[in-house]
Amino acid sequence: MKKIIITGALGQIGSELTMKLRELYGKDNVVATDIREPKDSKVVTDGIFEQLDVTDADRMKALVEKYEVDTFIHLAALLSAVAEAKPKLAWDLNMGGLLNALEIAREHNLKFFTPSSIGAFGPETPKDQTPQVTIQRPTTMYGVTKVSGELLGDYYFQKFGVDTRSVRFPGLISHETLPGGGTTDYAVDIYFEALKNNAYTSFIGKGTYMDMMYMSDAVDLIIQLMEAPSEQLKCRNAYNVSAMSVAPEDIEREIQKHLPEFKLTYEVDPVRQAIAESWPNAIDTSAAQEEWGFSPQFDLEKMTNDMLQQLNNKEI
Ligand code: VAH
Repeated sequence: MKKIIITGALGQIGSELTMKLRELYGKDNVVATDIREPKDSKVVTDGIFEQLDVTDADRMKALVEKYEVDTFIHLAALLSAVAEAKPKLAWDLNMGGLLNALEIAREHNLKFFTPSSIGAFGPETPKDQTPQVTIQRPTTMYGVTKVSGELLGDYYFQKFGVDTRSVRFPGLISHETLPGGGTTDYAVDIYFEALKNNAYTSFIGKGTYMDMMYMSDAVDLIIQLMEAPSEQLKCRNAYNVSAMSVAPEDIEREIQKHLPEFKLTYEVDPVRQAIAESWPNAIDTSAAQEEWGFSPQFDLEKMTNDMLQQLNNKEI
C-alpha cells in the first residue's frame, strides 16, 4: 500500500483507521472520504478529505484518478439494525457502493479491502467455533449484503484478478466514535454510560454471547492483512476474526473491577436481540492466524482498562 483512498472515513472503523494510516503512510498518501463533511473532525482537518457519496460512481472514479491511489479501502455501509429498518436503502447503499468500488478497483488495478461481518452468518450456522467455511443463510438484510459482498470479492478476484481482501468483523468497541446503528453497539455504550452514570440499561439480553474486538486490534489487522503477500491468502471472500466472545454480564463484571457500584440492567430490544441470536456465539479464527498471522492483543480485561482510561482522559 502506498496511496490509499478510504470511503466511510468518518464511521466507527474509518475514523480510527484513517488516523493510523496517515501516521504510517503519510498524510499526503491517505485520501479520506465520507458523505458527511463535519468541520470539527480531525479526519477532515488533519489531512486530505473529499466529500463522496459512494453511490456516485463518476465522482468516486474522479477521486481515484485525481489522487492516483493504489489501494481502495471501502467502509461505507449501513450497519445491521439500521439496515433492518431500511432494507431497500441498505441494499442500494451497501451493494451499489460496493459494486462501484470494485469496478473502479478492477479498472485501475487497485488492491481492495472491504469488511464483512459475523452478520454474514445465520441461525443454521454452527454457533460455537464457527468454521471459516460453513453455512451462510443470514436472516437480516445486513447479512444478505455481507454474504453478497463476500461472493463479489471472490468473483472479482477469480474473474478479473482484483486483489480483494476482507474479514468478518465481530462487534467492534472504540473510544473514538459512538457506533451508528449496530446490534453490538451496547458493548460500546456500556463504557460511556458506566463513566457518566455508573449504570447502563442493555438492549441485548443477559447470556447473549457475541464475538467482539477492540478497535485498536481491528485497525492493526486491516493493515496486517493488506500488507500480507498475496500468495499467502487462500480466502478472498472474508476471514473469520475475533478477539473474545462476551455477554453483557461479562462486561459488567469487568467494569465493576474499576467501578464497584456500576449497575447493569436490561430492557431487551426484540429486533436487535433477534439479530444477535441469529449470529454465532464464538467463531474459529485459525485460518486468519495461519495464513497472515492474525493475533489480537486485547482481551476483555485489557480492553476494559484501556477504554475506561481513554474515556476518562476525554472527560466525556
Ligand atoms: C453491527 N457493529 O452490529 C456491526 C457489526 C458484528 C456486528 O457488523 O451491525
